[in-house]
Amino acid sequence: MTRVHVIGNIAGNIRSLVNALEAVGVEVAWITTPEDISSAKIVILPGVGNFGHCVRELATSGLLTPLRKYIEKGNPFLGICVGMQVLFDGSEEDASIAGLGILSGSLKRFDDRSKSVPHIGWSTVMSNSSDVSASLGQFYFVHSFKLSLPWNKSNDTNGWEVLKASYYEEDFVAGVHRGAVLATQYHPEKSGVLGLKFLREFLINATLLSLSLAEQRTITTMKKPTCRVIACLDVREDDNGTLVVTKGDSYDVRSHTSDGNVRNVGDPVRMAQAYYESGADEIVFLNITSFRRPPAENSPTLELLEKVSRSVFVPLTIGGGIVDFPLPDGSIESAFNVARRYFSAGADKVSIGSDAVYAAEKYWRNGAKPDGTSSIEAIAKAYGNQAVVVSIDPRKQYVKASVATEHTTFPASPYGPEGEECYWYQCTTKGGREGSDLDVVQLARAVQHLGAGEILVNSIDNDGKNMGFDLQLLSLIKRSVQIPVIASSGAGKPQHFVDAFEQTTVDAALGAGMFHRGDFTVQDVKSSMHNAGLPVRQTVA
Ligand code: 1PR
Repeated sequence: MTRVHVIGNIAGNIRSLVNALEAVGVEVAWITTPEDISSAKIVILPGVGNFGHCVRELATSGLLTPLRKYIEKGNPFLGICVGMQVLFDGSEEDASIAGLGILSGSLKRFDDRSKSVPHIGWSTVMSNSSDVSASLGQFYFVHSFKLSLPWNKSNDTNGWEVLKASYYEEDFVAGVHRGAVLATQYHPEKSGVLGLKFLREFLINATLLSLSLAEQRTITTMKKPTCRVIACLDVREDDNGTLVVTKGDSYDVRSHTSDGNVRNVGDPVRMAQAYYESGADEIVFLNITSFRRPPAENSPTLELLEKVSRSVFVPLTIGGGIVDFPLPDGSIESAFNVARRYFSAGADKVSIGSDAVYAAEKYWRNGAKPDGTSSIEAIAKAYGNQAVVVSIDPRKQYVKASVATEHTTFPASPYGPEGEECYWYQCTTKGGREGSDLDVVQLARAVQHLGAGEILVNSIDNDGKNMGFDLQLLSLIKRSVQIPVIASSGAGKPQHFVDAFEQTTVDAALGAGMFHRGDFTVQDVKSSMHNAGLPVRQTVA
């Protein structure tokens, strides 16, 4: 069995990588000391998070110089994401520290004036090692900093083959390859079946993927990343402590029959697997009852993540219960600890609902200044902004007239329950049980400043209604922030996804009930989007 050595003490969250390596059939060993590098046959440097943090950790553990020598000799190496970035001279992300300098050039942040940053999603990777550029397929990226193309003025790549990708108008280095050294800006471990194939080719067959795979693929290069389609599973513990998928409308998960029982629509592991196989670009789990108690060690939610992450190789997000929680012995279970448990169990991102509202309220009380105490800041610092999603649960709050509130209002049609003529979008906590004085724009701006990497926009009014997303709400939030926005709540047919992507600039859209009921599959949605001319990720068998 092929053995790979992973530098594991640098990146915050490498569970997904280890799962993918095991799935392709390689044995994983760890590098913690300089001596481990000399005995390694293949070294992997994963990197999630911050450039400066990664270089400093390599230096502190004495690995920086041995690793540079190892790579310079042309020994087998795979760097992923920040693990590619540190091979260059430096990065705008942390100008105070130099990279390994194996390749010349310095990374700059994407321009967020015309598009969302970070770049989160699937983009086509191109190789031009032969005369004709060839597509290697669509891979999953998540990054804010990039090495622009053309790479250098002289166009002399010193024997390195450069893989390319585009994020709207910006062309950038998607990977570099020379002999047995390969480094990718994208995450093969989260790029579905194609990503696993890529890892297998490189690590086991020691061939670069590229040309054999490229010949099979005919995807046209798109400057725009694919429109992400996400399947969401709301989960809860039933009376036996088993985790089941549930689904409500307007957040009411009780059945409308005489028994009034909570709806149980299936097993979360089986459903997540089916959605992955049907082409879901990401899977989101929201534990809708974890505000009652946070997930302890060995809780069903953690077991769920452990199981799913072993066989689902697209990004997994988990939400619910990420909040400082008083325990019966008087101690506090911190929100950070809850998130850490989720990551260790296999999550790639965590989603924060109620606690994001509390953090935003504090942020505005402090005069729009982050004070470093929120869970968003703590988690983003340790795991990177891209790992923190904020899930908003807005509800329309009706008022007699727009002058009756300081919030941005919209005309109500039909009028509200008491004949009110307009409404504003109120943020709520605890799954809509409590209202906040904040509106969605105030929340979105605050959490972006605190360090959230993405916003999931639900709607209590549209949830489970199958009448389409609230496009006005989505446009309002898109206009207010630069980070990616995910549309949620109300999808009832594939055309609703088309509408969201055509009529707003959302970066992703999520469905739940229509998939759970079996009305449509993820593939049905993607086919409709493709027919409408929207870019979608094609899944590889
Ligand atoms: O506050 O950090 O503990 O997080 C709790 C999380 O649980 C929040 O993200 C909140 O959105 C979610 N949640 C709480 N209660 C409910 C409920 O339904 N009673 N579910 C709930 C939210 C919204 C989406 C849903 C879409 C799409 N569900 O997840 O899947 O609306 O549905 P559709 O396509 O069928 O319309 P915290």
